[in-house]
Amino acid sequence: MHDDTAEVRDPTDVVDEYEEALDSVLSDVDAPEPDDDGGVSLGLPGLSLNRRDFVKAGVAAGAMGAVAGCSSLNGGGGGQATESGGGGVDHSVAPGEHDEYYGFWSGGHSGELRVIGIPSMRELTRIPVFNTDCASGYGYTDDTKQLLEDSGGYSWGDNHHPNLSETDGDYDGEYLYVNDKANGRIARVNLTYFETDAITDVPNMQAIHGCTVLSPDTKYVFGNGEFRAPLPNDGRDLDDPDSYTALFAAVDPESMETQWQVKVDGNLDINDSGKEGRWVIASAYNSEEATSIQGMTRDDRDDVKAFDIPAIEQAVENGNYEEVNGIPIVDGTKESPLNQGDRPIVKYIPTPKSPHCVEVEPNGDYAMVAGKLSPTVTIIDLNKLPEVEDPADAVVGRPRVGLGPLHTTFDGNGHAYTSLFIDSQAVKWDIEAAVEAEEGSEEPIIERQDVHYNPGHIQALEAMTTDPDGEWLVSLNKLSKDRFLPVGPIMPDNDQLIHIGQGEKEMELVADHPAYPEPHDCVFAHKDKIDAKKVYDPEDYEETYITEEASGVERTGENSVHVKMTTKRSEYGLPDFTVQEGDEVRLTTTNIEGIQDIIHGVAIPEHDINYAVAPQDTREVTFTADEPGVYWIYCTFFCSALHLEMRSRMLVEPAEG
Ligand code: CUK
Ligand code: CUA
Repeated sequence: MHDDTAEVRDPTDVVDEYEEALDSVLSDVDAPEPDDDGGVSLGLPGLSLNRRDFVKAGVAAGAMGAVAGCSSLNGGGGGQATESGGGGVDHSVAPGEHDEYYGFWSGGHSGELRVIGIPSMRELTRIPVFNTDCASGYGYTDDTKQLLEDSGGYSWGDNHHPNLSETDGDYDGEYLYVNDKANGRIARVNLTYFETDAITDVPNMQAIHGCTVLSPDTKYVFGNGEFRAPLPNDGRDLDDPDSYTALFAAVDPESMETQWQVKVDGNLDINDSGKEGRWVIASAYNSEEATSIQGMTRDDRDDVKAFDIPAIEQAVENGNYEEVNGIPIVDGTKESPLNQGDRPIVKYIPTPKSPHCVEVEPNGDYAMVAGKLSPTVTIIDLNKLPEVEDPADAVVGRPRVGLGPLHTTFDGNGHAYTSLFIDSQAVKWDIEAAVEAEEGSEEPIIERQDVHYNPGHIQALEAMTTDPDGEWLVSLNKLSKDRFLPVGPIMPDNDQLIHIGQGEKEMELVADHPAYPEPHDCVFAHKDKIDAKKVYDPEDYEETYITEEASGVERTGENSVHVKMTTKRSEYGLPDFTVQEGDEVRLTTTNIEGIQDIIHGVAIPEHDINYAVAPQDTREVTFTADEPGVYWIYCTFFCSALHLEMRSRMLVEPAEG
């Protein structure tokens, strides 16, 4: 495998190269307004020279693994960095006690969701979404196999942004919606059973990155097209990037069907909804419409898009669209006639620089756009947005928060907390002070907390509602480096629990929590808002409930049988059953137990089958018995003292002749 002729590069050179590249694209606070010809030039180099030198040092140290707290890099200005090590506040939950909050973590390219209790950070369960899971049987039972098949048949997905369904701006505990960045899909998880119950493969889109529901009543689930591609992507315009398109999609939360899409200039990164059902704000990093990293980072501003949802609905109603693959596509590009009148459907707001995320604060007044390659957060006033003729005039603040701002969260008491990827910090700032302050001011900064290391999303309790709970914040750090025992070259991420109180206190780092790669985001709901059932209600599924009396084998065709059997402690409804070689076997299983947590499994060796049947649940698998012989069926959940004895036999008779 090892190629002796390959040149092994000096790691220091690689770091230097990265450092230089980063240095050349980082922008200053006051990225100048675009020239008349649309170009921009970088101004004010002096303002940030020192800062950049600090960055260089930081990047080099980080990349070489010589990690240190980053407080030494905080050259001056606004807010003392806090070094805390979990001394004071206790986040433990006593044995037998419950957590106060559910945390729903996206699992990134694991494709799953993880449910984690807050404040203990204990993992409660995992919900397979775009992946398969042999413990639950997701992707093995007929209905879940079909679900994955119908949504494209992919074996994985890249799960980024979980959103809880809302009624009146608060979580109603019904559903969770999450995107698959890799294959342009949106899935719905039913929070009664904590199960994925729908996945839609959104037409015309390759990658869906941002995903949000329309507040306050979940009228739509929106997906942001991050990668520009030919429309339709059928072999045309292969190497003609100018004709590629990025789309914004609206999906119905009930039917999960795509209702309409909007074509935009540039691309779309992440999005969030205002609180009044009118605006959805989307960030973007490639207004250059380039295909290389140099091209994508060329300009100092990118257009954040503000989608006026009722105006778009009106355009659709008026028939102002083209249809591609059955979906109405409304033209929201700058030159579109729909953007010329007094009610444009999309407003373009130039924002420095390749901004990463948008989060709307709890009152719904301001959208915070984290600058990523600009050390600022741009504050867009959503109340001004309808009035201003030049959308740039809706920008009412731009505090300088630090290097690599990616995401922002809220405590509900006037404070914002922004993650700084490059500085490895959570920075707390005062929202009103930032609106009052001059552009680029560090005055609104209240405090800085070092995190370990390189945070992406940052979330405080119920921060996406109109009434956040404060108290705890989680920083989802991409790198853990030396924070845990080394486990080979691929280290876990590090989700850090930070106590914030109601915003009146200093932030305090309380716990490190290793996470298998790679969670991006999470969302928290108070436990009283989720009503998880403890046993299945047979009314909720379509399969026929099997009783002990009904257990048996029924021949349904020359080469097909229907096997029905129950499970209970500690036996299957059939001690054995016989089928013919080559039979298609449909096996329906009902767990007739009515007690919480008594689960039985059905594993069939050498047939690639295992699934769980929860109390009062019925599950079905269909497979071919293609090899004659005896196959022991056994229970895979340790259900009783007689669990090992809980077995059945499938006897496959050789075909005749
Ligand atoms: S993205 Cu991953 S750190 Cu997909 Cu929300 Cu920002
Ligand atoms: Cu049933 Cu083990």
